[in-house]
Parts: sequence; structure tokens; C-alpha cells
Amino acid sequence: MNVHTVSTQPFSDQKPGTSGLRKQVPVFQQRHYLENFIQSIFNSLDDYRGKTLVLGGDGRYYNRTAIQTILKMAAANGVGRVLVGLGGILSTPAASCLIRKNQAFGGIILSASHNPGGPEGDFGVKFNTSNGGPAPEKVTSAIYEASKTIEGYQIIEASDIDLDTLSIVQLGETTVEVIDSVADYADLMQSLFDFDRIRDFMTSGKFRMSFDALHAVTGPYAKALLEDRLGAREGTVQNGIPLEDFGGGHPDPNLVYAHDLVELLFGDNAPDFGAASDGDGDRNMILGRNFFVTPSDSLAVLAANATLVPGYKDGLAGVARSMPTSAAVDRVAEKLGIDCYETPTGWKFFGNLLDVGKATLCGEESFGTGSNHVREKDGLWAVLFWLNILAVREQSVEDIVREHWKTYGRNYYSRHDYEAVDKDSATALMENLRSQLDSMPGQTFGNYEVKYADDFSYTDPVDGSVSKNQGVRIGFTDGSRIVFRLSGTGTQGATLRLYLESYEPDDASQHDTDTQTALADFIQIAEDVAQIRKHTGMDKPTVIT
Ligand code: VG1
Ligand code: CO
Repeated sequence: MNVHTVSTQPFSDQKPGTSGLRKQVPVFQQRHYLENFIQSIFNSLDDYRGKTLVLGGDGRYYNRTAIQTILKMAAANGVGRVLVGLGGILSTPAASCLIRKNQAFGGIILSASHNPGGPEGDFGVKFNTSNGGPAPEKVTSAIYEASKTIEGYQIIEASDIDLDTLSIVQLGETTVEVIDSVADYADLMQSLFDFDRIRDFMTSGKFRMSFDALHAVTGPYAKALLEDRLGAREGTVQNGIPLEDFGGGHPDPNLVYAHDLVELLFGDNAPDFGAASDGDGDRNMILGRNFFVTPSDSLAVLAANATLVPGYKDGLAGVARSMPTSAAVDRVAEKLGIDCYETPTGWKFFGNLLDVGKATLCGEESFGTGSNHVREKDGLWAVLFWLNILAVREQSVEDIVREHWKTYGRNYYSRHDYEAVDKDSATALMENLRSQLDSMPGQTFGNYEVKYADDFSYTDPVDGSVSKNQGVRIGFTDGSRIVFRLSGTGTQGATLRLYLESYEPDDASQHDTDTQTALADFIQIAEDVAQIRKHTGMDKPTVIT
């Protein structure tokens, strides 16, 4: 085998963020940039030689090039076997499923998730560990440390592998298997949900749905599951062919970027159910006819209805949500008498809770929901969960959510994003906020009194690791909340996220207010305390979800 050691110099910016290393494509195209990061992953691990690695991505521009490089580096670094998705395609949850099923030491997932793709768009590399989940902070820190001192990387000289044929080939001493990207994942879904019942419902003539894959990775998965296995009519999956630039769109399933689906569901003769997923298939948006389900409510509804679904019929051990996610699921947990954990933003923080069986369902306000079936959030899983509930309850999405509010009360919730803000100004805004925290408790803003104000810090209940500075929270005595944090997934300047939440108890007459109206007081308080306009130079958010 022809192994070369190529000498290289460190890049100073290879610190993984909320979900892997994300940069604009031209950054990754710099000589040795990708190689340095991949070698840093191998250098930070001790026990992978001879073992299995899972490899694939969301099909965006640079996916195939990166895969060929990583295969040759894996061979040079002594990986025993690499499982790579056909065409280089693996959704993030499917990769998680494969890592677990094949007892791989880990997986490399090539994606910048919901960020746009193409030559001018973003690319990303995520490393997942043997439990199938995103590398925890101690692993990503080790990778970053390795990247700062790297002097060379190993690669073999070999021709490219044909990624478009199911095959098993040798690359030096490493076996490379090009595998079906969908089958194992689809089987896992079928083991959790009542496919017979969903199929009957789907073909009953009483129900119509539309799924928008946004030209991202979920197309083939959604087609196999919804159309082939569950009998949805052909054409249910829209934009189902993964494209390198996602058709020029922004593969982020929210009211702004999934606008075609939103128009359909809010238009005349709308279907009963609509859903979309993001670039790498781990996010989901759920819509009913003329109705949007906030991700925080979606998590709460799934938790409250879990026993209707075969995979969860014995109930939930516990639930977990990221700190900025609304407390809707907390109320369900309280009623069920199970624990509810509040973690920092990012799926990696759910891993330990899922591994030791403290939590069964998890969710984030950013359109992410999942369970212990894998160690990633899972877009299609959430869609199937909803379909199973709809098939059993035979009610509309809106009726189910309204009933939920009647039982548990409604958490009005919204996130305001200010994108591409100057980094220094964003840092100044956060610093200014932090400097006010100590004096805030007891202070009143209009009708609201501050109960607590802090910078969220999390101690993992399983391994005791501490994560500080995870977002500024200002909580009021009536249960409402404002949260500020800076994004860890953006690639241009800084993105400020403002999360707003207020609670209306179980009086249905109070559940019809427009969300932004219901939150207007808190939007104003946020402006007063953080001086967002002054710091960002923007008079309104770029995206409201
Ligand atoms: C965002 C979301 C976070 C999510 C992360 C990765 O992070 O807020 O909830 O886990 O994206 O999602 P940030 O740091 O930009 O707020 V994905 O679909 O990119 O894997
Ligand atoms: Co994603």
C-alpha cells in the first residue's frame, strides 16, 4: 500500500461549533484544509484501528470530493472497514442508525445542515462517536487541540472509488462497502411505528399529505417510506431529488424557507398534513391545514401521545429539551410523573441522557425532535410519529394541538434571528447583557417582575461535565422568559438568537392570540435590556420562527 505522509501547517479556525466544523466551501477547498481536520479526528482517537467507520453526507457540493479524500485517509490511517452511502448519501439520522447497528467506532457526516449549499454555500464535517451521537465536547475539544499542532497527514495513493454502485472493494488494507443509504433506516422506522395502520389511513381517501424534501437529503428516504412503504400517492414527496445546491434554496424547514409548502398548507383546498426536513434530514416542520405546529409544541404533543405508538407503548422514561425550547414538554412530563431535563443547545448534550435511559424523547425549538432509537434528531421519524398519532386519533392536526393546549395550557413561543451581524457588535451586546444580570432579579419591566437572570450553565447528570455560558436567560415571575444566545452554526459574522416565551394557562379563550402579539411585551423588554437595534444596526429580525 502506497501511504504518503504529507506535511502541512495548522489552520487556526478548526474549532467545531454547535454541530461540527462549518465553513464556506472555498474555505474547505484550501489546500490541506479538509485533510488537516480529518487527520485531527484520527489523531484525537485512540482505539479505532481495524474497526468500522460510517461515511456519508447530505449530497451538497463538495460531498463527493470530500468522500474520496476521506476514504483514502481512512485507509492510510488503518481503519478496518468503511461503510459509505450510495452516491455518498446518508442523512444524519441514517448515519447514526448505521453506526449503532454496525458497532462502528464512529461516523463522519458531511453536511452544513440547514445552511445553503453550492460552490458559494457552506460545507461541514461532523464526527459522531460509537453511540451514534455527535461527539461530546471533550472529543470536539481534543480534535480542535490536535488541529492546532498538526504537522502532517496520511493518505494513500489510489484511484477514486465508484460511489454509484453497491459494491465491496479494497482500498489498501481497508474494505470499503458502498451500501444502500435508505434500507436499514427505513427498517428501523418500520419497527417503531404502526405501518399497517398508517398505510390504511393514508389510502383511506380521508387524508392527504405533502412532504417537501427541499432538494436535500431526505428525498430518497421520504419516497421509500411514505410512497413505497406507506402507500402515499406518488408526488407526495416534493423536491425529492437531492441537488448539490438544493436548487438554490435554503434547506431549512421553517415558515420562511419552506415557503412553497407553507403556501400549499395555508392555501385553498389544502392537504390535511404537511411536513418538511432540512439539508441533512435531522430537522422537521409539522403543518396542519392552515395550521403551524411550533417545534416546542410538537415535542410536547409527541410526549403526551407516545403510548399510541408501538415503539413507545410502554411509556417514556423521561424527556429532555434544550434550554431555549419552550417549557410545553415540562408540563407533560409533570403530568406523566417523569423527569424533564434542560440541556444546552445542540444534540450532543442529549447523548448521555439517552445512553443511560434517563430520557426517551428529546427536542429543540429549532425544529429538532428525536428519541432513543438513534442519537441524532430525526426529521422523518417525527413525521412518522405524527402520522401514527393522526392515524389512531383521526382528528386534524389543529384539533390535536388545541386539545393539548386545553389540557396543559399554551406556551406562546417565537425565535427572532438577527443574521450576519458584525461579530464584535454581537459580542458587545452579550457582554452588556451579562453585566446587567446580577442587578436584574426583583426589577420590574411594565407588569413583569424578573425572577432570575443568569448565563445558563449545565452540569451533565451522567458524567458531571460542566458547560458554561450557554445563553443569557431572563425569567419572570409569571413563567415567561427571554433568552439570548449567539449561534454556533453560522459562517458569516455572528447570528443573534432571541427566544421569547410566555404562558397562558388552560383557558381556551386565551389560545387564539397571534403569537407575535402575545409576545409583544417581551419583544419590547428584550429591546430595552439588550439594545438590539443599536448593536446590530438592524430594525427587525432577519428570520422569525
Ligand atoms: C442551531 C440550533 C440548534 C441545533 C443546531 C444544529 O444551532 O439552534 O438547536 O442543534 O443548529 O442543527 P445554533 O448554535 O446555530 O443556534 V442542524 O440541523 O445544523 O444539525
Ligand atoms: Co440538520
